[in-house]
Amino acid sequence: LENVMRHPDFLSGEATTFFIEQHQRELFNFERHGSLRSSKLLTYLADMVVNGPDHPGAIGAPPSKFVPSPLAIPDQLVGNLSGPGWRDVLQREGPDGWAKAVRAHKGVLITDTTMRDAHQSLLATRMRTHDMLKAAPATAAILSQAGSLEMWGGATFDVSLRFLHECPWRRLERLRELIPNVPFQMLFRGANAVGYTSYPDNVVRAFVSEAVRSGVDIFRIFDSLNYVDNLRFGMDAVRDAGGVVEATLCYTGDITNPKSKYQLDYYLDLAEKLVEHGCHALAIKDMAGLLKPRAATILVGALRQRFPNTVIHVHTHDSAGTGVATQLAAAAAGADIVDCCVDSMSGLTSQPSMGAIVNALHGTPLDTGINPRHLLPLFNYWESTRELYAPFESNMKAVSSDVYVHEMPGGQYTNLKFQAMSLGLGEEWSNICTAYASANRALGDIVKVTPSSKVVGDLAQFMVQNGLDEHTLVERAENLSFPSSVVEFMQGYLGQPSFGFPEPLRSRVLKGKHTIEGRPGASLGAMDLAGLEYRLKEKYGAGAISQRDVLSAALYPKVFDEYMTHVLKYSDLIEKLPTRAFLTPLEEDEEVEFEIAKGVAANIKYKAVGELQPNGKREVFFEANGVPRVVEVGDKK
Ligand code: BTN
Ligand code: 3PY
Ligand code: ZN
Repeated sequence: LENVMRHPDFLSGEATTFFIEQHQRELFNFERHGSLRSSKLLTYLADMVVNGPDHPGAIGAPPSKFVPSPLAIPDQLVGNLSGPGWRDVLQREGPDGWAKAVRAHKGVLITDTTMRDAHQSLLATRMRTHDMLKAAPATAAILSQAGSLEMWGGATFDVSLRFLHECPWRRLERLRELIPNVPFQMLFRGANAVGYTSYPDNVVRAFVSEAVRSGVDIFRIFDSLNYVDNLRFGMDAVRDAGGVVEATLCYTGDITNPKSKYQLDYYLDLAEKLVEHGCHALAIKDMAGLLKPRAATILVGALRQRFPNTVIHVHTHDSAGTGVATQLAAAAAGADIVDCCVDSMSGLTSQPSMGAIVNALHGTPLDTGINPRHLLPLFNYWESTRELYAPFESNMKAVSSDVYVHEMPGGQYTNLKFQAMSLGLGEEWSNICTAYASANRALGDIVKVTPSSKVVGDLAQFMVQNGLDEHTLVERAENLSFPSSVVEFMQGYLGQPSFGFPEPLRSRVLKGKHTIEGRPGASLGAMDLAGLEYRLKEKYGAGAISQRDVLSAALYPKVFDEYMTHVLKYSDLIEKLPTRAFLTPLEEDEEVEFEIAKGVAANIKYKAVGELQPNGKREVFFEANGVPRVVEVGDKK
């Protein structure tokens, strides 16, 4: 399809949807060129036909062949994008002015997490850019008055490269083009950036600068142990890059229970330190859904009183079913922004429903500014799009107040459940939940969120596999070989837990290994990003590597390498495939239609697969825009 790009009509901007039909012969004459993108795309489809799909974690195929249409901008909103949104305020007034304006605003604002946390929590983070772009222009219109869209960061960066074989930076940039009016928000793991461990300071800083350049406005900066030194570093990086600093209190335990280690004072002290360090907003990040409505009233109320100039933003999960009640309580207690997501991707381990919150507050002094009557098309789009990702649904059918016992974050729940099943521990799921609670106690009752939640999850699985409870674990620790994440946590590689490390377990796990005392990043030498860029360009060609790719490689060297290998083999056109065709082999005579470039349509029909040849390969036959094509792939079965 590079010949499409090079065709004079295409270059002159004359290409239309019918362009390919008019020029099929020349466009699909691949034989003259060795490694064209379209041949690679056909190889991807052929490989799936011959060898089956390669999507770890997928169970079965999407149930229907229905392809949702791109979401149209509702008639009432066409030409009337409801005036400027909060991004205009931010661009005009800067982060400080934005904070003032949000504080002065009478209603409560919403953040829509659909494109980040909702699918991370329900669909193993597998939502593709393709399906987001189809909703983007209408989202800009329907949610024009939203406080922000959380659409980047957290696990999406890793999963996008690792499993979706697409560039996370391009997602950000393309959504930005289509949604210029609503602030974009990312979940940022502070010193851990969007990874699972501390990175050198220069990598984190370069990452944040590039994120700002590519379109992120608001950074929700958290640390998985609420470790202030890590948080301060992340806040500095964001402030210096010009982003909105939303410093985060990760909520764990229960402030309404006097026995909980984590009481109101703990959160107020932490907030004090963050506000002192200079933040535009404070987030309460209730990653597991433990913040009961009464706790929200108390915590938000106390923060509101103590920090009158700081924006308060509340995030929760609906795991136990209290999500909407918690957000309404938070709003009533003075929160400025509350997180929710489209009804059709809400509830369970995801965020509470937007429709419930918007309707509940409609016409009250806390009105969200969103017209509830405009929301339905958005909910319908995501309802049918969610169907495409059925292979990644967990079989959680109802909320479960068990979360108050295990305290597992919503984003981890589905992932850990899948991991357990693939280790043959599926039957043991309820034991794993119990073990998760024991593992947490053994580790000293720590904050559990990526990456500390992975430490607890790994230890829980380890305990189940080895038949250990929290007492035998400590007793036998000297003779056990612990998961590396547990050892690294004990060494101090994630930072310092709020209430210290557990003894004697720590010493017994460490067996004399060294420890680090302060902020882990402070003792990591700078990464040679220029050298990395040089090596990547040498390997993949100067034209193939951008500054963003260097950052992807800095954070995830192996994942980036595999991503590049995939792109070189199958091309980046697979990003354009409709999701069903991306996930499952085409059936005989099944056609797939999509746009390969603006206004350039492609139609690929799978015809047949040939006999196994002596060289171990098979020919696979297609029609590409009506032109017969054949590609050969190795049969690996
Ligand atoms: C999270 O805990 O951050 C949410 C789930 C994301 C899981 C990612 S997918 C790749 C990597 N491998 C794992 O086992 N977990 C992470
Ligand atoms: C992440 O870090 O990905 C999270 O969603 C934590 O809640
Ligand atoms: Zn969350």
